[in-house]
Amino acid sequence: MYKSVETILVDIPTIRPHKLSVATMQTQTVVLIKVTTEDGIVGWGEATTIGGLSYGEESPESVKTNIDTYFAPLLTSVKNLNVAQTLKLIRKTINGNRFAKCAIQTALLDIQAQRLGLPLSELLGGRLRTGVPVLWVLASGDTEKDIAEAKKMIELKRHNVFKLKIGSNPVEADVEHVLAIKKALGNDISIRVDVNRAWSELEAIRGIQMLQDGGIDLIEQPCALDNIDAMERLTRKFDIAIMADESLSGPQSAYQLAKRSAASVFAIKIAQSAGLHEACEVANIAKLAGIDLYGGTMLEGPVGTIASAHAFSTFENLAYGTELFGPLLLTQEILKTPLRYENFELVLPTGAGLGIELDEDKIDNLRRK
Ligand code: MUC
Ligand code: MG
Repeated sequence: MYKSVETILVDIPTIRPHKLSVATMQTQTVVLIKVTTEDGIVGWGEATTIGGLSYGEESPESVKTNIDTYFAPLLTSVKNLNVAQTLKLIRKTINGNRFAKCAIQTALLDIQAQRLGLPLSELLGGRLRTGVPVLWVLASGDTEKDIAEAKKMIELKRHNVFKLKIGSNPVEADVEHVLAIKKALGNDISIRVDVNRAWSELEAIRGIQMLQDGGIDLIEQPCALDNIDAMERLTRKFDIAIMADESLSGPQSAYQLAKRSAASVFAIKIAQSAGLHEACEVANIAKLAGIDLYGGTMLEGPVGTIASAHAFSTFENLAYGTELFGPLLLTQEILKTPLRYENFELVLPTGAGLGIELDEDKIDNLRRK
């Protein structure tokens, strides 16, 4: 069955500082999981997060420790269980650890899909599209730099939708920054903002009103992740789309948010959901509740990014597109052939499994010793 499970931390500088309300990133620690079977098949997964412990509850170092100490011995001891049974055993034996669980599940599905000779998306119900739209996040911290960056992206036909990271300045200053970018890019370009839970409910009411009046299309996670009451009131009060991101931590939270009408859009992330199957469950809850979908990222490298794309390609309604641009924020390539971004989309590979080939020599050079 499974012979070894390895967790590799790869620190890669970003192409520019990436400024969120919770952290400013200069490097990204890409957390890779490599699972090798007794008969020599290799599956990959990823458990990357943002800014150590400033975004989520798992850090790169805690993922590595927990996988080495708990997941790896469990996985290598498993005999005669299929993938579904193995994942059930992991859920029963290990609490929490959604990012680690997602990475392990991705690797097991990569192996299973390779055995079957199918792209991973086909194990999740089948892809409905050949690529997914990808927006770009403007987060240099400087209005003029952001405008120049956006114009370059439009010209390159890489991205024509933009999300702005706000919440680290006073509300009025952030709104001024957003509306200056909106004005410079024009009416045809969709602009959304991500507050990353920085606002109180009163600040949110002030900020959202001005952004809605200024033609902004969507507000992501305005308030604290557990303040579902505020999310509900804001969703009911405004016409502009309100998106839950950090508040979504898998199917159970999706059900609670949907029941309360506490978001009009869900930002689905495979790691936050605890796996690809669970991300698809969140999508189904959204579908039943009439909530629109957006494919989110933890700014993963190419493994988590393409795994997400396989899952998102199966969603019937991907009304708000995706933000699967993580690899483009990194200064180093760790695949033998880079992911294909063209015509404002990420193209889905057609090969078996994840459909990518890791450059293991490069990874060996870059890995944290
Ligand atoms: C988030 O909260 O959305 C996604 C894109 C980005 O720039 O940061 C992440 C996290
Ligand atoms: Mg977000």
